[in-house]
Amino acid sequence: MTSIARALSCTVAFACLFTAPALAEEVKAGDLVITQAWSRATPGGAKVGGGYLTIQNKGSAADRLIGGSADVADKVQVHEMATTNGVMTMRPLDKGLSIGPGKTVKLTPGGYHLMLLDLKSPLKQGDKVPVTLEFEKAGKVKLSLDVQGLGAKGPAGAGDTAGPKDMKKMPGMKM
Ligand SMILES: [Cu+2]
Repeated sequence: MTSIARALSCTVAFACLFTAPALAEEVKAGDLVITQAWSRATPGGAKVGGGYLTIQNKGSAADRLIGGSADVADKVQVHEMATTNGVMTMRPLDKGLSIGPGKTVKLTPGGYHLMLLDLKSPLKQGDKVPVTLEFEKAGKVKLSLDVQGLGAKGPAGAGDTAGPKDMKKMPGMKM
């Protein structure tokens, strides 16, 4: 497919997905409520991007975020940050991320996060990136990541400088 055709098909998919108001998007799937899905702009040439969101489990049984997919990336994985010998690294969660009954789990730049691998195009501030998450019980859930500025720390522009937890500076990151 040519890049123009791809851009066009993206635009069409985009238009279909976002007929609902996009601000303060709240996505419900079974007992799960997902809010504040956001990402950060990526510098040109970057091959990876992050995805951050809040997942609330209102049910009486645990569910598990096991993976996802996105048109913009080859793969979407669920990662965690861990400090080993003073060095912060990230690794994929092989068994996914459990969300206990009544619990709220936040995916943030310094903790659990979605990793978009092999980006086909950079994420730009202001974009809404469609992502499909996959949960063990709730199944596939579509949502969009609101792309914030390069060093954003939160969904609402809660800071625009890159902190020590910024992924680009992580020594343990191998891509
Ligand atoms: Cu990661």
